[in-house]
Amino acid sequence: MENNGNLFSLEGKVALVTGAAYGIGMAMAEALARAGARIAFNCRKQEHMDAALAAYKEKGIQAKGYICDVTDEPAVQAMVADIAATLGPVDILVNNAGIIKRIPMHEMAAEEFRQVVDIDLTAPFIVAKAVLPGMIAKGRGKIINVCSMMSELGRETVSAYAAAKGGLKMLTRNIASEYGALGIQCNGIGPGYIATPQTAPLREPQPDGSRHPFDFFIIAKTPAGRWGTPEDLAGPTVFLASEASDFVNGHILYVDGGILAYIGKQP
Ligand code: NAP
Ligand code: GCO
Repeated sequence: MENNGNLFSLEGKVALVTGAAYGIGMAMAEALARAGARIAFNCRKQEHMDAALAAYKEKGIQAKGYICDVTDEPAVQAMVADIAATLGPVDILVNNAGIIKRIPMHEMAAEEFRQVVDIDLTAPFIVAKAVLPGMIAKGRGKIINVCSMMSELGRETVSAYAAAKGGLKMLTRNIASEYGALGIQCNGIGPGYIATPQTAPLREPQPDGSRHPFDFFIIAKTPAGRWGTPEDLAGPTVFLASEASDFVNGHILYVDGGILAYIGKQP
């Protein structure tokens, strides 16, 4: 066994976490770094990059940042090549970058639907495609796709997001199916409702100072009785990135405080 018997050690590994300038991605990257991995990450906006590099530095983590839109295949290929040249070939990919648009479906432009699918589903294909040759050459690799409650459930206004995250669940199973024999594991993490900038509009206090109705709704729908934090994803991420999960493939690990098991609080 590598890693002196520590199944969860990521010493010597290189991890790429997409969209890790803040939110869930940053917490995942931090967890991988604490387990020993060297970290590369990307985002689109320079202001986010500057703040992220300062935040990683403050945490004592050396992270290499790239301005790169995950939907831009040549840019992703160049980023992955540069990571290989500077840190080493990517051993662990976390497809985390994602967006949501909350618009009733009958009012949504096809172009808006396409943007969500492009970032949340096509981009994980683009980034996985870029790292797979290096993983195939090594005969091992870990790909973690960040799915959602919407990989299983629908709700008002999130048709594009649910379609993309449902598709991402099946892309996960297909990568596992296609590359499992080559020593590569591809699994999903399905976060529940996590307090990040993406969900901030659902938690904003009302003009009269009371809590947002959606905030009450989520607490009542979550057996844990609270929103998740990005740090709740740390342990599951390290598990799926490490040797501890070498026979776990094509699985979606829901980290949701029990939402998917629960019918909801009785009135
Ligand atoms: P967030 O707070 O909005 O952060 C998104 C990150 O992705 C940012 O770093 C953003 O930086 C980057 N990004 C967005 N589009 C990108 C693109 N095209 N190329 C490169 N980077 C891009 O989101 P989050 O809540 O942390 O969510 C992270 C992931 O978890 C997403 O896939 C989301 O769907 C999923 N998720 C979230 C929750 C939740 O409750 N928060 C639950 C389940 C699943 P730039 O803006 O600078 O690009
Ligand atoms: C929404 C939310 C969600 C979460 C998450 C749930 O509007 O319902 O933004 O979709 O972000 O993906 O797992």
